Amino acid sequence: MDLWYSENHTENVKFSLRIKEHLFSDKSDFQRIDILKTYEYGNLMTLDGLVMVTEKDEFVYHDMIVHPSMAINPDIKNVLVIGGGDGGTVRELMKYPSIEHVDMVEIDRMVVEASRKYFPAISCELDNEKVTVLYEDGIKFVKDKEDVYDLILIDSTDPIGPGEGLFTTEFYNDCYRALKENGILVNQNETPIYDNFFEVGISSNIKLKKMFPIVKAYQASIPTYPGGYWLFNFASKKYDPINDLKADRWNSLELRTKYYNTELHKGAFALPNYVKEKFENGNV
Ligand code: AG3
Repeated sequence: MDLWYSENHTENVKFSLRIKEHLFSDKSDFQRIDILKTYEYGNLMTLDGLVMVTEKDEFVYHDMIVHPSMAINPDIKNVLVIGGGDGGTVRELMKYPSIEHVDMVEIDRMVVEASRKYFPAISCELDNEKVTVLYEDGIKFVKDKEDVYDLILIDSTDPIGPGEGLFTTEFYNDCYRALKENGILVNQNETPIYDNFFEVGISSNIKLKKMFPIVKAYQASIPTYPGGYWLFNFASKKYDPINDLKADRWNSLELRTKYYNTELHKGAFALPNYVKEKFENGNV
């Protein structure tokens, strides 16, 4: 039997993977969760039918949501992860002995449980004593926080379903307040390849620019996400992502990373013109 999973990237584009086995399917209070065993990408988790992680290419996303900020400010100690229930972001953060504490606020307990069972190599640091996993709404969680975190990572889904409120000015304002004076915020910022995603990306970038003095987008190539090409926003109260890169200090840590290195760091912030122009002009 020939079993295929497809995600509709637009009305006219589908991305498909051949499936060996459908390992898990359930509906939580928030979304539908599926785990599929694929031939090419290992286990795959989808939320409401959209690719979140695959065993084969998760390293790109998780390296890139974490390491650039850590190389810009190696003194980061207290981190908040919003979403990120698979645990990949926490796994990368735990490579730094200098990090003292991580709060991971994931709305959906079922995502964490599914990841523990089907993605042991991704969820492996969730029980680290430096990590507190809170099953709460990240939007509410940040509302009463002030001057607490050095770094906030928004490891969200697309802005549909539970991810929607994580792309609003109000939420970014709350994050700004929750950050210390040197604070950095990074969010996953969709693909520029297809208009519906790019509009979300541009508007997120513009909203962040209204409060953070330094906002620069950066990129990575992620084959199982729409367009195979993904953006992140780096929003910072003080540090510039290129001028303040501490390459020697980061390299002296001798961390093992499969995607990120400090040469790639500089390239990641060099955007193609069609993206740069939209972000500079700020019109959606
Ligand atoms: N979060 C970003 C997933 C967005 C993918 N969008 C899509 N497939 N339409 C991934 C969570 C990884 N920790």
